[in-house]
Amino acid sequence: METQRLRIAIQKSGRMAEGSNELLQAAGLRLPSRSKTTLFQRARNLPIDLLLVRDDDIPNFVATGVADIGIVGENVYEEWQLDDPVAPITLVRRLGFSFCRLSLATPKDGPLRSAKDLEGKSLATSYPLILRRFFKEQGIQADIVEMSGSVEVAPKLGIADGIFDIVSSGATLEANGLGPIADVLKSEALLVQTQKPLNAEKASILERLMVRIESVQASRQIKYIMLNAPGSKLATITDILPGADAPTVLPLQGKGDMVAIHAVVQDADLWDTLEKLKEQGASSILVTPIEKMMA
Ligand code: PRT
Ligand code: ZN
Repeated sequence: METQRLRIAIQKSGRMAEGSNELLQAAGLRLPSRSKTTLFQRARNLPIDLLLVRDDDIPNFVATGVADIGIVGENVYEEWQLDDPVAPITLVRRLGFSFCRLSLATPKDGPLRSAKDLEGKSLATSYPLILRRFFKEQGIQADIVEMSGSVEVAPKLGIADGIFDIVSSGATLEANGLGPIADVLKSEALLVQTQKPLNAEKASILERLMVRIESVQASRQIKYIMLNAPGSKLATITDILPGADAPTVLPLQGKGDMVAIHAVVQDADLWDTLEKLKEQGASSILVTPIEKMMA
């Protein structure tokens, strides 16, 4: 029998393509080079194939089993789940990239300043079902004008009073004289899976991939820190290092009381930590990324 290969649908090009590709490569997939017309990539070192498609097609491919798993934006996933899908798909894991939000926005100098002000107004969006759910939850009656793109021009053209769209930096809203009035959904890249049970071979490939993805994600949140410090300050310094409960401590030859301290630390606010370390007499501080980590 032919060996089973796990099929992953990812965005071919666009705002999720690079993050998806980077994650899979960090998880160890060696992929052949691709051109603009490549739709299918066969990993060289693992029984995994990639389908390179438009992001909007990913939920459908996963639901129907054309792909076993997929990487898709939470905005697309939510809208799909609300659209009475042929078969539902399951959220397996949040992937921590392609962050954005679905927000209500209105003309900056206009009278519509909160969601409640939208009663009886009209909103243009490519996400009509998520917006309808929000209005229902809030008890607001408003018209929804569905548009497939360029939603941000709708108020200027008199198509709608406001919009409901993806916002990242806010520059697109700004350029169109709009400002956000409420965030409705926070979105990031999600790993999704078909609800059809995978056969044993595919399930075991997926399990291996998940361990690797978890390890990549964990290592992205931590750093390896090395520094020299007076041995008398060891306890204080260990307290300052975020998440380092058992640092490695090495004597420094010919430097009296000085020791070298090595530890794995949480990445958040490392600059503040470095300042505090200096205050305690730490020197020669080095911080390096950790490429892989497995507990
Ligand atoms: O061709 P294909 O159909 O595959 O791609 P697409 O054009 O439909 O989607 P794409 O590549 O634009 O986005 C893919 C996914 O990336 C989205 O579904 C979101 O989950 C996520 N994402 C993250 C974003 C943004 N950030 C984003 N900024 N999707 C769209 N935008 C738009 C936003 O609507 C605005 O018009 O980018 C513009 C710039 O945003 P600002 O706020 O930074 O100005
Ligand atoms: Zn799309």
